[in-house]
Amino acid sequence: MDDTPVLVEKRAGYRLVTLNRPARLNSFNEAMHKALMAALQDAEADSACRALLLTGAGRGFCAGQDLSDRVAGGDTPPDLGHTIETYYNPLVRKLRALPFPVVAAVNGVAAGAGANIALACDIVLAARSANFIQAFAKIGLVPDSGGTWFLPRLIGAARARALAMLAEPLPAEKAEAWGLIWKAVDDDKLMAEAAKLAQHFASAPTFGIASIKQALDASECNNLGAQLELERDLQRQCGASPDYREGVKAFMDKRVPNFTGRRS
Ligand code: T3D
Repeated sequence: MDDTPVLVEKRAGYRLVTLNRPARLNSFNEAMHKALMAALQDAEADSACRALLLTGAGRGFCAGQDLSDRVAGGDTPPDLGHTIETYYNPLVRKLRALPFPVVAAVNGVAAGAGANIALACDIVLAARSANFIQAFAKIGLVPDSGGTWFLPRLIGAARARALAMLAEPLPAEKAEAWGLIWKAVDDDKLMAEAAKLAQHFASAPTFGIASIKQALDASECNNLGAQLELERDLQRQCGASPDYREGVKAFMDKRVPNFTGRRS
């Protein structure tokens, strides 16, 4: 099962990355962490890759940490801070910093860190049958992988607190209604819809989209003045890109633009 904990398929302009430990609902062990980070780094190094689609094999998206690696074996408790620092935090930072959009296709249950890894992606689609579970409270932990940051910002303090403290499953349709995710779609249409989005991004003005990621993330801590200045700087860079020139020209020519995704 662990021979290939992450599958990578190179598609035209984007990569499909599949968490592949289905017997454990794609929960994370070290091998899967390392393989996922390698897949993200490899995609980032490929200038032809302009989007990434992340999903899970089998009936689950990801059930967070593989708890079979955490069964108490002695008097010394595991240092969970070490795993967070070594694996989960770099993963969330990497997803947010990738210079192209990441689409999550949540094909089934997303629990614990698995739910929050999905929320760290840029656009989240979920199968109608999927659930999001902040499972941490059930085992005496705190939501990690950015959960305590994403939840209140996406759905407000009251809902964030209840989800985190009660660890109840949140069905995909409710997650959409609450603004936690972009869209719930019929199970049998999930991968086609997600692929359509990734294909769209594969021919989008990638540098501009990466700048949008940067601006929205910065807005979480900037005041309006600082954000206006950041927008000015990003717009200056985007305005010097070939895709901006092409976008304007295509508009004037009344034709579909042919974006390269390049910064310069
Ligand atoms: O430790 C650190 O480094 C700190 C970081 C922590 C990050 C975290 O993510 S902590 C939270 C860890 N995750 C959980 O607590 C979720 C545990 N799983 C569940 O609560 C349930 O499995 C689900 C609600 C996700 C799904 O329930 P259900 O009924 O659909 O499936 P199931 O029967 O429970 O699971 C199917 C199989 O997957 C089962 O194995 P079996 O009995 O068929 O051999 C189950 O044990 C396995 N599985 C599911 N989740 C995990 C897991 N095995 C190991 N670790 C898991 N997280």
